[in-house]
Amino acid sequence: MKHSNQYVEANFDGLVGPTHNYAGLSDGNLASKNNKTKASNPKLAAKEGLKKMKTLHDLGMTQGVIAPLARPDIGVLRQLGFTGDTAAILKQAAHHSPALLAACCSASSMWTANAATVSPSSDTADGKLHFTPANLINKFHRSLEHPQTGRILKAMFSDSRHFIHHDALPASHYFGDEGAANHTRFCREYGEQGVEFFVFGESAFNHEQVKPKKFPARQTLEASTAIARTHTLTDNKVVFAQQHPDVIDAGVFHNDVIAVGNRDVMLCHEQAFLDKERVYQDLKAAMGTPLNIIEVPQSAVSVESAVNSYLFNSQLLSLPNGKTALVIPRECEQNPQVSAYLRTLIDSQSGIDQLLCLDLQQSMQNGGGPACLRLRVVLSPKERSAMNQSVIMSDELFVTLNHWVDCHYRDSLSSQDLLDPMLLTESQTALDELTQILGLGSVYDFQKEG
Ligand code: SUG
Repeated sequence: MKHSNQYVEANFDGLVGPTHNYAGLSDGNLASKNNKTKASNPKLAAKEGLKKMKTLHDLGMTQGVIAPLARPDIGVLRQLGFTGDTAAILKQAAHHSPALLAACCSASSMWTANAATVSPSSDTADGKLHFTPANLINKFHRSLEHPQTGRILKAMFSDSRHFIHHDALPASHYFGDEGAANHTRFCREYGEQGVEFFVFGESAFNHEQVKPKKFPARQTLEASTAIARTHTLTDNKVVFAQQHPDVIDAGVFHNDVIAVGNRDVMLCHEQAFLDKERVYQDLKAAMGTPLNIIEVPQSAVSVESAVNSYLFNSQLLSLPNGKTALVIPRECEQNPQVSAYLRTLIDSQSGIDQLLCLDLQQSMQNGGGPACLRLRVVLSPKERSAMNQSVIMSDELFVTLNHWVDCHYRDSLSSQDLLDPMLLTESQTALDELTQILGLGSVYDFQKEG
């Protein structure tokens, strides 16, 4: 017999890597563009992230850590024809194209909502938990992530009796996949079969369909339907919806910038979806039990305010005490429209009981809020004990990782610093030590990648 109420939703946050920087690499992501060339603070970024993880752990949530990727990616620079020792490769790449060097140095894997799409065993026909690393084909710097991400996920969830790891989808625009940032799951209890909700920006094979005009649609319908098939989901428990192209053009590059869901609650902007009435109806029909859709009108919060504050990139959490919390970034408090809306939301008792505000400025300046930084994995008690226990946040791990950051991270990084071969050495030393701390084995191939 399944004990559906003993399943937990664990959040796995990306640990910010030592090369965190602002390079303006993401067309369509306004924060990334606006902060290009600003000096970053990798140490502060990593500490903000760790504090977020510790806050959730202290609330009694199951919280895990996903290791950063090895950067700069020297292996890719070699593949692109740069030769010689590391210093020579970095110098040639910088001379040829600073943007290319920055792409190979990006710490973008910190946004683990883009690491993979995850379907819990309660939704799949084979009763296993499925992972598909996202190919992130729309942005060069992100397209480099999935081979290492896949290895790290396998090192965290290695027991093949419970966990299935798929390859990323074909590396083509037709199958552009951005992972869990465009995927939400609704259910009554985590262990019951849920409704998996896939949101796409365009259909690659259907040229008649409306598309955004200014910025790219990163996720295709074709990618989403492929994942629903390989994850062995039940047809009437899957809903596909098109993101409104106008909001993509307004800077909503992933659906998690305009909507968030958890269990039987969805908080979304009224302009999130193209055919919203049909989408709401489909979701309710697939659920079969009540779904609480909290729709935020444009008159209360404009799309512009939503993009600036990242209101919808909050985490919606079912706390162990039975309350529902919304984990918001500090920027929501600083936006008058959004803070006024949040006061009425809590007062109206519409299904969200409390707010929790976090400082994540280093990540936010690259367009990554609380929800971007985490990958949700619903786990049964057996799956929870079968996974790698060393990646689960605890009071001890928090202290260890803060100390590790203090030892290895710089507190300032500019585009010029990316040329420094010492940065590569520092990163490799840090990640080598991290694999011991997190019990990951040899997930990094420094020979090839760095
Ligand atoms: O893919 N930013 C990331 C932000 C990802 C946010 N994730 C979610 N919404 N789930 C991106 O655009 C910026 C890197 C730079 O410009 O240096 C960047 O990759």
